[in-house]
Amino acid sequence: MSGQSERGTGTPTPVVERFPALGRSVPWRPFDIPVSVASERLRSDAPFRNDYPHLFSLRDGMIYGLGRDADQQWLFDPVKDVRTDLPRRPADFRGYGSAVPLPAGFRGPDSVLVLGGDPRDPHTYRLSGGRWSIEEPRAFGRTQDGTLILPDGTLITVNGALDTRDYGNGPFNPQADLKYRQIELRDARGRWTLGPAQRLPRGYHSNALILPDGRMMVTGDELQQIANDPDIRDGMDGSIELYEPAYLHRGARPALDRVPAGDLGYDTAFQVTSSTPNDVARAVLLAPTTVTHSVNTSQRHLDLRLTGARGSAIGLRTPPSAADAPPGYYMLFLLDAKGVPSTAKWVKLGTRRR
Ligand SMILES: [Cu+2]
Repeated sequence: MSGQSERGTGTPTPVVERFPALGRSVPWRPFDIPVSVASERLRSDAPFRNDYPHLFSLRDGMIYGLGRDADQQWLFDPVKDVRTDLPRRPADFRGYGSAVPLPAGFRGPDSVLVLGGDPRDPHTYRLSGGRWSIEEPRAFGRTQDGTLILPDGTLITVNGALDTRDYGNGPFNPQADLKYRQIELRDARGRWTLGPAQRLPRGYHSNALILPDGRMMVTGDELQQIANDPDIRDGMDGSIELYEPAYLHRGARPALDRVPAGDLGYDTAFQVTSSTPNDVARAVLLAPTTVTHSVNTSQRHLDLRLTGARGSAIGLRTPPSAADAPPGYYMLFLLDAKGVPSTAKWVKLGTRRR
């Protein structure tokens, strides 16, 4: 759902489709080219007035479509194929800004935190149990920001600007208000603190993702390309920044050596091996990122139950259901008691229909 119609930019389409159509298998191997795989138009529509709504699936199996307009907050039931209204968001219209399905322990997320999008509004807003609440503010408002879930379940905000092509000193001016370079961190209790500054300001068309080694990769932006790229005709912004969270500077990391290669079913015991089994206090799944325009629909963080260790073998249990953690690839991290993560290995959740 959402996206521009055939009539071009500024004309969001209300059409909702399922791909592939119900009962067709998902093309998932690199050489599966879905040429003749049918999609299916659903009865429910999604008439967002503005593009890039935040879309999440939460543990109830419902799709949450949180529009940039305060009065376009919708719940989609993909089984009954109906759309219903969620309460109006307390904050007014928002530009491009981040939102995160908050980690909720061993189950999938059941709430969403909406953050950026209004440079005059530093507050964060949480939708939980069908109700909005106002949560701890960040230090200042920003748009074009990215907020990511780290392996330890804390959040990190990176990038940001005053407006779409404005870093705070006028449209198309690459001189940035330096505050927008500062990252911000949300601890396990929901409190925000400012962190170090990134080297370049990055706003519109910037991106960020968590790497399997626990670092954050920060890319893109439009204006700093003009300021920093001597050949502005090449259409490229080649600069990448890597950020090392504090947990990478707290001593040795736990080791994750082997994980199962095949598909893992739900609510199922499995084993991994670690050469540092005594250091393993926690295991988490972190879904890979799918992000554009500050909309990151796929990131998801779940704890896995630890069922015991024998020698180097660590017993774990997969999440209860596909609603908790949709099928697909996840980064599996082992963490020690100080929250220091191992390097992740990829595991695949969900047994394929044959
Ligand atoms: Cu764009």
